[in-house]
Amino acid sequence: TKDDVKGFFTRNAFVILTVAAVIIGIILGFALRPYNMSYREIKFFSFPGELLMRMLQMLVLPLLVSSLITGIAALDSRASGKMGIRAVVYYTTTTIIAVFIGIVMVLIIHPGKGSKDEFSKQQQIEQVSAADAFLDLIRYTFMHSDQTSFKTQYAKRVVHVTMTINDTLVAPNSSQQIEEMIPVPGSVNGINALGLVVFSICFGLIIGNMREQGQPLRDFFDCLNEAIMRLVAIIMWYAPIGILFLIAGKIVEMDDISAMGGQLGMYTVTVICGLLIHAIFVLPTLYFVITRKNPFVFISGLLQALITALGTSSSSATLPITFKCLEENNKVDKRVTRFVLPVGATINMDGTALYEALAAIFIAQVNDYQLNFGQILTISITATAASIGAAGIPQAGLVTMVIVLTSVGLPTDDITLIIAVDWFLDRLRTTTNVLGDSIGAGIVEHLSRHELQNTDPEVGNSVVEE
Ligand code: DAS
Repeated sequence: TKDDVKGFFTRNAFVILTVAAVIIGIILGFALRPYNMSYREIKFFSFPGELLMRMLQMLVLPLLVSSLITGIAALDSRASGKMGIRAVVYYTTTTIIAVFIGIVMVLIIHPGKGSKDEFSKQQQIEQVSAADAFLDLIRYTFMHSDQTSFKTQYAKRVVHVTMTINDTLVAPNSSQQIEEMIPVPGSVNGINALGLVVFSICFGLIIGNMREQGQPLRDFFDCLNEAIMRLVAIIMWYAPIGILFLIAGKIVEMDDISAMGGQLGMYTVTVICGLLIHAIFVLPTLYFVITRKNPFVFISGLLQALITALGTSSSSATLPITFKCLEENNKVDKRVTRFVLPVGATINMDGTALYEALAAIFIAQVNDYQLNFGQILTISITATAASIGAAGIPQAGLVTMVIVLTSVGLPTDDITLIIAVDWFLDRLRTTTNVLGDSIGAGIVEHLSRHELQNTDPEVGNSVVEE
């Protein structure tokens, strides 16, 4: 009936709007491509998307700190210890599986077949046209990262690229001013999220153990968390508009796809297949085996977070939306989401791990460099480490890949070979990262149901004396 239809639309308003935003964004992007907009025009055009990015990033710092502190303080130390161990076991297992899939895929498909000369020739054209992607990389990673070796290695190329499109660096003033009204804390954008996580865990454990004395602080962080979540609820209404322009802007900006044949095309397909296997098969199966619940119902509740990840290519910017989806659509216990989501967004990156191992072996293949078993093992270990070290910001994985390449003596310069497609693959791996964190929350909640029952959600002290 009419009421049913209306009810369906109001219940699923966010998802419908977000999906519509993606579709309209893609259509608009392709419709505007023939107009060959200048870099400056594209920046103006993507402005509503840039605003969304900043709004979300603005919330990450207070959200991460307040949710972790309240999440941990709400559990007794035994319960949080157990939950922590479960989360870490989940993160490690899924990351190792992801790396394994990446390695198997790249060895089977062997996208790096063919001569490197031809590949680089084709890439030379793309490297210049990929200048925009490069600028993104500089903006998001170099400014905040302390990977100095990477910085110097690329300095020469960066100067070259910057010279060719010099004036493009000068952002339009008015839009910059508006953007700066939305403050983005530098530490969340950079590597130091891990430090914040450690601090918040320690702080949460302490005030959790302070009994009545700690109550004002627990109330304070609880209230802060609640206030931030209310802000998130408002921003969610703007999210579809932002996503529409983020996607359309990127499509207008991207290189000619037809130039992407040969090895690079095969490489892209290999990464996509690997990520799909992990996201559509491995993670849902794991969820089903452990919880006996339908994983796809769970995933459908996450749709908005997944699309936001696709649009922003940042798992930390997506964090506020991930919280909303898990707590409101999937009804995951807040004590679990507050605890495991911030940690997951910082260290658990299945998509990035899969991608780093795969990309390193691809670069070896392009160079006709035979890897022995020991070296592949080294790649899998360093890819895991590199995914933990990567910040949840766009294309961070490309920077930490230096660790993987140097560990087996591969030329780090060859990262430039894959830069042209990285903006796209980054979006897919970020979506996989967010899915991994969310399914992790579902699994940890299921495994911790006993402890959760025994802990008073309000007071945070164990109600069952043991
Ligand atoms: N874009 C990243 C993320 O936010 C990480 C990466 O570059 O792989 O998850």
